[in-house]
Amino acid sequence: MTDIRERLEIKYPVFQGGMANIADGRFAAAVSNAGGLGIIAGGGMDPAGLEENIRLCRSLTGKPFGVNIMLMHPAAGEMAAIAARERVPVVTTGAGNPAKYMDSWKAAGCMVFPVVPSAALARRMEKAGADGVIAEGTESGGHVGELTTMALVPQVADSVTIPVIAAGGIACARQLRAAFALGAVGVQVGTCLLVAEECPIHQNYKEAILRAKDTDTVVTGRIGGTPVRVLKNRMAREYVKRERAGADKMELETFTLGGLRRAVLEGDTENGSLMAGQVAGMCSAIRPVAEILAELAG
Ligand code: TUI
Repeated sequence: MTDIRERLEIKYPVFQGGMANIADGRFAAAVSNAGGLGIIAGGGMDPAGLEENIRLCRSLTGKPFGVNIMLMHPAAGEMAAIAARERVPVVTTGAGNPAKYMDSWKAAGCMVFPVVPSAALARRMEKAGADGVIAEGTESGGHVGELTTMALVPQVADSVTIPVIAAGGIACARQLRAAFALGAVGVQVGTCLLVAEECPIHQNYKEAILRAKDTDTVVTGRIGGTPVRVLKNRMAREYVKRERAGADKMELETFTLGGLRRAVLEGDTENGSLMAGQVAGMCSAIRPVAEILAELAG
């Protein structure tokens, strides 16, 4: 079996998830310094901000790190070009098909791991030259696909020969071992890092995660919109109510516009979009990233 730790020169087989609006260069460096693969989230930044954060990350760690390109971002193309120009060690992608950027990243020597919600996209990514895929189940926080991690990971692993990283519903060593049993060679985590000391979200957001129990997340936008898993709050309830009443996509998007920034920066736990996965109920202490990763990796 591929040892992803050797391939990527990381201590633990653990990627940090994209975490738009949250994972800046400083946070990504903290994750890399703690032995995982820190990832700078392009989602929520503009191209200049991404460049600045790549520089910041390089100044804070000598270890490998990555950049996540959120493909629904209006400046995704420009950000893809920056990742290539800066020759970042790893590129991950989310919320779309990155095939058109693949050659530029490979030519720049980047290792590329697209997030895939299906075996079909995993196969397409392998053909396009991806170094591995991140099979992300619907247990994840933020923008999600349909399949669960339990169903998706083995089907992706049976469909490709490149390494598979499992994501969605992973916050402890038992879940990491389960992911390996399903055919993954590494995991990607986000929710359990929201409560890291180094995580730059508002204290109210952290406390909402600490308080959460297993049933406290909900997916908004499943009907004709963009499915996004968040902690239940006033905004999520109102969104689901309007969605069920047949509100159109534009109305719903306007309604949630800026919701993530309201949660991350202002700590508005009632009207913000507190993206979190189903494992939020397992995250019950604020600890340094190094401690979270050491325990996760068992
Ligand atoms: O991208 C994510 N999670 C995210 S992105 C994000 S920022 C955001 N903010 C507001 C609204 C929406 C997003 C927050 N969380 N995870 C990776 C992921 N990728 N999940 C699902 C997918 C995906 C879906 C379809 C990947 C590829 C895909 O391909 C469709 C196609 O074109 O074939």
